[in-house]
Amino acid sequence: MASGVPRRRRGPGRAEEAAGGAPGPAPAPLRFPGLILYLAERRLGRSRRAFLTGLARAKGFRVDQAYSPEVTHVVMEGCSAAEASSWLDRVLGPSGAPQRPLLLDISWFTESMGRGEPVPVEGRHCLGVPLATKSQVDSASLPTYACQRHTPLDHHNLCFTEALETLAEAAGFEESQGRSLSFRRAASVLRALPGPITSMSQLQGLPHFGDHSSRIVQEVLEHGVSREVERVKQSERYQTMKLFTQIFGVGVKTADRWYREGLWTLDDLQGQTRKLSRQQEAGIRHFEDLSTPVWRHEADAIQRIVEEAVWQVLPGATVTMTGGFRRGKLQGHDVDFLITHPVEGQEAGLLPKVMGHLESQGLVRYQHTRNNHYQDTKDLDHMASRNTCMDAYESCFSILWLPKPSPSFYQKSGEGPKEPIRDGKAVRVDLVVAPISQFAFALLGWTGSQHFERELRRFSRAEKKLLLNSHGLYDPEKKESLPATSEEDIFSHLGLQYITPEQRNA
Ligand code: 8DG
Ligand code: CA
Ligand code: CA
Repeated sequence: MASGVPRRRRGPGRAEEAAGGAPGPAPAPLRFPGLILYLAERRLGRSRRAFLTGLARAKGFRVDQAYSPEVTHVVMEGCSAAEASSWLDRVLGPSGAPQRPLLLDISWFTESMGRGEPVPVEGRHCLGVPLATKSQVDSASLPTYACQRHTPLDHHNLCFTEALETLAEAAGFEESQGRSLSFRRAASVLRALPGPITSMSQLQGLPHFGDHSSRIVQEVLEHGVSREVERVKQSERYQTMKLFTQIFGVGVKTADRWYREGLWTLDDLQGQTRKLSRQQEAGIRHFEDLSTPVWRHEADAIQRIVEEAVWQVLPGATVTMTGGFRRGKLQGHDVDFLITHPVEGQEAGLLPKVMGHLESQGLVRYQHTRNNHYQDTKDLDHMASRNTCMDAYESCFSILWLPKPSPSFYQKSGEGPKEPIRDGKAVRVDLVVAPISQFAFALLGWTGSQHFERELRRFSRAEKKLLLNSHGLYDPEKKESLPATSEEDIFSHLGLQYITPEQRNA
């Protein structure tokens, strides 16, 4: 328990506390739009709940006094998964609700208050595996391809998906792409289920569930964790590969070579600078900043900086945030932007000037800008048939400096740990420039998730005999490309129901 979150306060709760009025520090401006907390009173007690409400609000969290379908995170103390789930069933009533909130242990709240921002939700925070509750899982109706399913950001099977995705990641480290994909597909299916898996019988009929993935789910159901996954997570190999591949500019092949050369820590790497590219050096130099999540409000601030620079160079251009943030994520490992201009051709050669402008403001820590090398539909055919997400747009992979906001932005709560005094933060930013005629394809391709994109391409190829990538959709038989001015057009060409970005978290 963090020192800033006392267990019990002496004396009776004051009237304004009982009413939910925040005692102590004043509320700060909302910093995490999209995250709506509800602190369940049972076990917590009224006055402690009021105290924690005030604390969270002072740190810029939205905390609602009454439960509503808008709530995204329910925090409970001392509850078993079964109690939490039956509480929610009672609150939601007999009809239930299409979107259930995350049920979280108080440890998630405490850690988030300590950090001054919501920490990533992990399996250990989740009250997500009810022991016995009615099944809401109708496996028969779940389609095979992830691009045919709705996959929200918050889902009900985190402890299973975490385990399966760890194994997918570990298989990727061994370059076992087939095995990695099998685990990823199984996890993606569970992300799309309308309720938690509570018994093995619910896996029957689910697509992509082989013996191995089923065994992992069974272990987690029976013991709360999978021994195989725990072993992997504790292995030196997995930990080192995870550390190295987290460095900007380091892929699996490089990480594996370093590991086999006996390099295991960042210090080991720094002693060997001749082995590093300019990009990797920058990645290591800014490792601490780049390995902490980028928050939505920071992404918005970066957008304002990028827009200002873009508009200086090309008035009328638009800057669209893509990637995970467009899918509704509250945090990401980087910020992705797609830039275009309503007049075809005006956008060409924009990025070197934009980066020059940002450099003159001292905001660039690293950049690698690439020209557009896309020629015509022959390229489309060639690229799409290689089934890669790499495209040929003018683009820049960068590390930008986000200066610290003015002091009035963050109100210090006076309680709990203070935020460290820093004058800014290095943030990974991807900039991509697309001509307006290809914008819809670029937008779809850069919104992700990576698995959703992979499945879209697989579906196009296998089911429609069409080749899709971020430049276009190509019919190799007719040797023609299909035009689109919106994402809806592309789904419609493919005969797919339109899936909104928030439902593409496959
Ligand atoms: P995160 O940053 O929040 O961790 O997640 P994300 O935003 O979903 O992941 P990302 O790694 O930033 O990737 C965003 C999307 O961009 C994803 O669908 C994959 C896609 N993407 C790349 N590189 C390339 C590329 O070179 N070409 C194309 N077309 N897409 C790419 O990551
Ligand atoms: Ca991203
Ligand atoms: Ca990116």
